[in-house]
Amino acid sequence: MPNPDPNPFTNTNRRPAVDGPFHAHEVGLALRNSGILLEALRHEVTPAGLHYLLSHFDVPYVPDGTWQVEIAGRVRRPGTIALEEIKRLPSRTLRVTLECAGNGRAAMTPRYPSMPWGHEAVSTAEWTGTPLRHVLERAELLDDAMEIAFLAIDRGFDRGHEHAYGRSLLRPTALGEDVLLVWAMNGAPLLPQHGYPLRLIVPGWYGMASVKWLARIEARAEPYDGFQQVSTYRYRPVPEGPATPVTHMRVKSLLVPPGIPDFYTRRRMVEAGPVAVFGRAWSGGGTPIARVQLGVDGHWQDAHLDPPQGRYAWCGWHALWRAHVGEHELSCRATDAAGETQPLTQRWDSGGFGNNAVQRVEVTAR
Ligand SMILES: Nc1nc2c(c(=O)[nH]1)N[C@H]1C(S)=C(S)[C@@H](COP(=O)(O)O)O[C@H]1N2
Ligand SMILES: [Mo]
Repeated sequence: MPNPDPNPFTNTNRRPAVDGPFHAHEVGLALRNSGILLEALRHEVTPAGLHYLLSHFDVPYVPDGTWQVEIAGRVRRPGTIALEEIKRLPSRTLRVTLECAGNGRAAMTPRYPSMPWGHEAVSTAEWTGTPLRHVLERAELLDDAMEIAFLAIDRGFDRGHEHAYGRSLLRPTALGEDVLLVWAMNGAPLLPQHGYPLRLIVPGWYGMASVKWLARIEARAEPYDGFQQVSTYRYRPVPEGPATPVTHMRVKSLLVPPGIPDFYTRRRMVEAGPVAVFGRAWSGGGTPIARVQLGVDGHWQDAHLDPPQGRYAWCGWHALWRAHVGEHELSCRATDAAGETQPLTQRWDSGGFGNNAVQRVEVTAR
């Protein structure tokens, strides 16, 4: 018998885009990685059990007790720091909206075979932790430390490459006061699926930067070249064409589908007359939301914005729709303080990243 190939996952090519029905593998990923229920957008802070989830490999089993983080690379004082020690550093709680960079991927035609998100890969939680800066300052970064890499314990293969999940940030970003080493979500210890016992939260960025199950922090004189940093999370408008890294979230909004749904199709039914429409809007990099419009059959009206709930949290909005008997299409469109507006049609991306096109909801009024 010839030796079996020790790595059966050797197809290193990007998977070709597909159209039509979802593949069983896409359905399998969707069963593991739940999204927020759109009706739960009513909660300013998403209850932990309703927060969307994205885990590439297996959720690690971490017994309670001794977790420590290794601090390595270009620091004067390498070593390990116990989680209990991290918890004794000054702590902060930040309300942060996280969105998966692949949110909206399923709406792209053709689509990249991966987690087939519709609209639901976004949520907001209150994350408690210590600014990463404190840990980096204790370790004393050397002058040539230009990037900080964050390595987790979850491990697997993607396109033939075996790796532990890892990401990096440039030094000035990592030293920002709002980048947190987090041990609590909504006032309770992290749930296993959200990174127990310790994760990174990088406010304003798409979710991939917020490394869960964080075990090692590495200061580097050269760019980190882990799979999740260089081989994915790149905008690529042309397959195999030039790519730019995915960083901050793009401006976006969602509405809570009004009325009641059909079980199988989720199509909506409302009573004709005044209908209160409610939603959320957010942008990346701490940029506030400046305007939200509700669209009814292509006509736009300004929505009312709730007071902001923190620099990195989504903003609630509401509008009144006078529904006439018949078939309608509702949509919403946000503009941020930098003047960025959601596109009416999606920008295609070969990995399915950064779809911030307006949501469209079909509603029957009776
Ligand atoms: N260790 C590790 N961290 C990770 C991931 C992962 O698979 N492993 N997924 C990332 C991605 S793509 C997203 S969108 C967020 C999702 O965080 P949540 O599952 O807590 O919502 O975690 C990020 N951090
Ligand atoms: Mo993600």
